Amino acid sequence: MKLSPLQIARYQYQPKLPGMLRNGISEICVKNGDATESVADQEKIKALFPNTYGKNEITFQKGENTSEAKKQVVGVILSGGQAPGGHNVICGLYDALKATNPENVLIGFKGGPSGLLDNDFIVFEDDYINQYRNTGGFDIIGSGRTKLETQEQFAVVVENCKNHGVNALVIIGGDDSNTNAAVLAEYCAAHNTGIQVIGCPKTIDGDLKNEDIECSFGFDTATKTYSEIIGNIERDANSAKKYWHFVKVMGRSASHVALECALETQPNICLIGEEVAAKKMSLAQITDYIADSVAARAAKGWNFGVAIIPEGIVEFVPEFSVLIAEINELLAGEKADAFNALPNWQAKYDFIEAGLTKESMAVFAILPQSIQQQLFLERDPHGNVQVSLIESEKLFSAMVKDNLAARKAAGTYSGKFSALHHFLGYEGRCAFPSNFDADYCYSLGYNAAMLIQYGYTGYLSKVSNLQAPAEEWVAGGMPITKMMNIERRHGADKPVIRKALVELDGAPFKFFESVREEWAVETCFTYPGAIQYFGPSEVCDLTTRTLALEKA
Ligand code: FBP
Repeated sequence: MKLSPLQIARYQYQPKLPGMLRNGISEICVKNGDATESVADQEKIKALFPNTYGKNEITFQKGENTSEAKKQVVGVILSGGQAPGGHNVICGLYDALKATNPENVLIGFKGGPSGLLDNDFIVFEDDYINQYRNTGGFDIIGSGRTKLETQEQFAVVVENCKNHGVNALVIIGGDDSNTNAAVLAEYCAAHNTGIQVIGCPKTIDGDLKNEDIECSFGFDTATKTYSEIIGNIERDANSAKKYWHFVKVMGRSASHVALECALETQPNICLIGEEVAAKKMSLAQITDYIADSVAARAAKGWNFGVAIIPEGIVEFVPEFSVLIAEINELLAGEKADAFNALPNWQAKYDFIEAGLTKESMAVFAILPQSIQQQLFLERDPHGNVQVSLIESEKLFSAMVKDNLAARKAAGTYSGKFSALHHFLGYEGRCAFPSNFDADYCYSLGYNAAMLIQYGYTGYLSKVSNLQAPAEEWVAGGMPITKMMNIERRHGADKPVIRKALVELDGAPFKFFESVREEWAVETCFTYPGAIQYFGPSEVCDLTTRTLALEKA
């Protein structure tokens, strides 16, 4: 493998641990915190997790290590979408295990949860692991989206683990994967398997956070990567002064990624899905809101601008969700075949018109034809429209164009509108982790090894006080059940970790709300530039604006 100079330099980087984990393994002891309760539905969650519910929160501190000295054989998986820093979680875990006892073994199961089911694995050794230190990606063992949730799957996992002598599993994943980690931990405890399960909070989406988990890893690097690109686009827009750029950013349903990028780059527009839902905004209202900014800037002679659109926006527009539900119904089962057999778009359009309610047809009719067709093309294995694949950046720019044409006809607008489109997602998921993510992830992994060493199960590796320098970070663990509530999923009540959406009364949104009117009409762009890995701490180690505002 040919290495880039940065990769070679990053191999030398020594991630920073929380002060309390820097004393050497023999001087890390446990401080017990309070017993915990789930965030809601306490009785139901307690009944579902009789062996792992209600345990104490814990932190590590300097003191004599009182854990049992025994050989550890630990398995680890990466689960779900890539997020920068995943490799360092594994490196931190490996280093802590080896520092505790050189005989300890770390096994990586390949390709995500399916590796545990298929017994597809690698035993980590120095030479292999050293190639992945401080690098982006999940290619160290790969990842996947197989769900581990049935009793039959758990039985297979336990059997495979037992065959390797694995006494603990670390699951690095998002809210769903950590929910499954909690269920697996309960299963292992109930069946006296002797296997501990520890989770680690991953996702670029930033939607796995709560009063305990300050942020999921990967969010920092991914948003910095997108913000660099958006800043560059803003500077191009401000130089050429002839384009409006519509930039869709990943993040699934939640708009944390969009909001953080907006805080970093101060664009003219940033839509927030959660606000659209709360205000029940229609497509026409959103379009008007963007067109107002375009028109106000055009009046100053500025026919350029930047709008950030979160990936999940259309799900939050009430009339659009109804339209999607009707389309899913319209094409359910065999009706899809009848639709697909129609000879041309006009025939299909007539079929749609006959099947939708008047209200939904009115929404459908104003969509650009490319988006109308996308709604019928991109379907998941269950036949449902895949909302995340809808090119909402093109949807809004096309609707703004029509809106401006109407304003022009009415004599209220005389500018020029030329739009360009971008989708930022995969570009950020495997970037070299920022120093923050490199440090945070290494700490999460190191800390997970300590939780295992002290015999905990059903816990999430927790590192907090993240806005402070790493020296002051607080390492410990929290029962995963503390984050759970009961939600309706696929027609059944399920215990799940509550997904964190953007809070409209939270500091990041409040700040954005207080400045966005000015950003909409003035040119307030800021240019964050590329992630810096070497240099002064205030340039290299700072984390997100979101975290800074939340902790202010
Ligand atoms: P996770 O929730 O698994 O962390 O994945 C996040 C994400 O990057 C979303 O932002 C995006 O919608 C999705 O994954 C894309 O998934 P895929 O990699 O399967 O295309």
